[in-house]
Amino acid sequence: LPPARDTAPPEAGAAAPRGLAADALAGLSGSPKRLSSKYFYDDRGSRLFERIMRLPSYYPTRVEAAMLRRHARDLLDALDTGGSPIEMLELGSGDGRKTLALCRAWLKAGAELVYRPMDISAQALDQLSARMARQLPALAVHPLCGDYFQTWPIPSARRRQVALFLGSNLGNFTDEEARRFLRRVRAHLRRGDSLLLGLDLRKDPHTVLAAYDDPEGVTAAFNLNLLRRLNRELGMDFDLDRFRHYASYCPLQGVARSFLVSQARQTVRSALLRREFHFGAGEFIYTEQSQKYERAGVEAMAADTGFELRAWFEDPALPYALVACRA
Ligand code: AVI
Repeated sequence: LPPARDTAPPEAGAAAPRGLAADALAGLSGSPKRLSSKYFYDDRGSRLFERIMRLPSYYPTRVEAAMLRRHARDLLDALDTGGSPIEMLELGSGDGRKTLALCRAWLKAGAELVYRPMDISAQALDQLSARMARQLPALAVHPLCGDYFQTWPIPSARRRQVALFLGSNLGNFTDEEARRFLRRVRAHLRRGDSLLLGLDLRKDPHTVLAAYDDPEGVTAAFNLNLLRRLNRELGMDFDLDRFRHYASYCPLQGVARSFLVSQARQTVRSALLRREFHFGAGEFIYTEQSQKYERAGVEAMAADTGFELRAWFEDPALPYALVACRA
């Protein structure tokens, strides 16, 4: 299987991107130990995430895809482009599967549309372009490979830019990182341009927890793959059998968190960092957070980052939101 990223953007929210070696050194030296979820997505991690998105318990992908189909026209209306041509920038497009239905509906509604998928994976963008050419040949697709903010296209006077950030990827940022990210997006848009967000909402804690703790063990493998990556890229000697995936959900804060828990007292070494890291039995590495949102919080965050919330579509069965914001 070729890798297909469909993920949170690397570096997008970080204050000063430092790279894996520096981040691992700082993260494993601190207390509690931490590793950033942005490092999940090497080739193997991207394939595991593809599998997660197909798991029965991982509802966000399914729910969002259905909502994009159902609300495609409503979203177009909410953008209120006054008939101007649209330049759709999808931040972290991956293989673009979820956006196809949206583009198809917008073309059908008569919108003049250029689709600009943005991703760091050239392979994912190639796959996406091939898929779009096959399934929606009428759509103009102009991919942008690299960091979003470095490749952001200069807006043309006649087009409205619409930035898409789907998959509840925003939830992998801390609140501060999310706000910083949204401010950067806002700084690249002009007044009257738009941002469409797909955000997972608070719901029955059992449902959320099950999404991050599947009985098939795919999420566990996805989490543990981070250690495999450190072994390969930093010459470390993590024994993956001596760490265990642990998922939690705090309904008070609306945050799902993932950890890797050391099953014994042990020492792990890195040839590249020339360092040893000690783990007590039960000591953990905090690897990911996935924020689940509430409308009031999203409205406040939008206002605080220079956006106005224009439309909110919510799936009532499994709460998830598509949010149209105006710059
Ligand atoms: C990419 N991101 C929004 C996923 C999430 O739900 O936080 C990543 C993921 N981690 C475990 N399962 C899925």
